[in-house]
Formats: sequence, structure tokens, C-alpha cells
Amino acid sequence: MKVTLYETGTNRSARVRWTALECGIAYEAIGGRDLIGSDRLRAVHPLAKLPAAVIDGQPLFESAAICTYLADQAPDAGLVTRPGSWARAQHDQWVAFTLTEMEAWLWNTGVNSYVLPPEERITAGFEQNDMMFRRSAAVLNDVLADNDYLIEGRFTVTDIIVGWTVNWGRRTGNLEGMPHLSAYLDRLFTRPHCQLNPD
Ligand SMILES: N[C@@H](CCC(=O)N[C@@H](CS)C(=O)NCC(=O)O)C(=O)O
Repeated sequence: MKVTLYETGTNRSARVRWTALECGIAYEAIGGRDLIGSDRLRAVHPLAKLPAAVIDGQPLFESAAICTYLADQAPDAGLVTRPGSWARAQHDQWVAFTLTEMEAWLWNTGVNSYVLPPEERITAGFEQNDMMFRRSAAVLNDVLADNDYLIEGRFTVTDIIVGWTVNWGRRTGNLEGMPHLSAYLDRLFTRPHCQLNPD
């Protein structure tokens, strides 16, 4: 398998880099923040966003899709169970929950803080975004009270995808009162290949 990853730094690119490292999959990295919005990246990702991948000549975008595909290609790494299994359904559940019920709220604040030009920003929803993020994060906090990881009690690609968002919550001051999420992040940070931003 020939893998090229368009990735840079600790943004969502970190998910795909971390997954490739955990899987032992060799890849060519194309980086640099000036990739975002460029024609070169648009040839791979229609919105010219990071991360994106070209795998055996075919473009793939959306960090969770890239991570799950890479994990599927490296069964010996044991990072994801087979499609159709209950554990895979749980993976899909937590990925969808994370991206729609948690990350989307933080992203709305992000888009209106540093992505859109100032004249297009709407800042009225920031407090509500934090509230909605925390409401969903509390669900994960409860689950992780009795589980070290989300799937089958062991580290999987699900934790890479979800952990990135939980870490964004930490960095925006949204994990207060959720000790099990903080402990979860501490566990993820101990992994040698962890690519989460520790600051
Ligand atoms: N849902 C996408 C989000 C991709 C995304 O928004 N990436 C950011 C960097 S983390 C980006 O390229 N932002 C530039 C922009 O939105 O214009 C994914 O998970 O891959």
C-alpha cells in the first residue's frame, strides 16, 4: 500500500499521523500550513482542508475515515475490529457522537474565532457551544468512569479519533468537573506515538 498523508502539526492531521504510526504503516508526508486552501490540496480534498490522503492513487479525506481505513489495513495492530462486529458498531457510534455532538460545537467557535474573515464571524454562540460540548462530554466522562478505553477495554483507533476532540475540550477549558476524561487523556499521552497537543 502506498500512502501519502497531507498533514501538519497538531490539528486534525495528528489523528492520521498517530494512526499510521500505531499501525506501522509507512507514508510520505506532505506538510505545511500553506497547504490549507491551496489548489494542490484541493486536488485531494474538495474543501482543501487538512488532513487528506492519497492511498494507492486514490484520494481520501475526513480524518476519521482515513484513520479507520488505515486501521483496517493493519489487522495485526489490532486497532479496529471487523465491519459487522458489535465492537465496530460501537466504534462507529463513538466516532459519530464525537464529531457531531462534541467537535462540531468547538469547531463553530473555532470557525468564528480564526477561520472566517472578521467581518463574517458570528460570536454570539460561543457560550452555548461550550455548554453543548460539555453536555456531550459528560456522557463520555460517565462511560470512562468504568472503562480505560472506549472499545473492548483496550486502546483502539476510536481513542485516537475521540481523544483528539477530548483534548481540544481540555485546551479550551471545557473539561472541568470531568475527572475521568482528564485521566483518559493522561493514559493517551503515555503512548509513545501519541500526537496530541500537550499544551
Ligand atoms: N471534518 C474534517 C475537518 C477538517 C478541518 O476542518 N481541518 C482544518 C484543520 S484541523 C482545516 O483544514 N481548516 C481550514 C478551513 O476550515 O478552512 C476532518 O476531520 O478531517
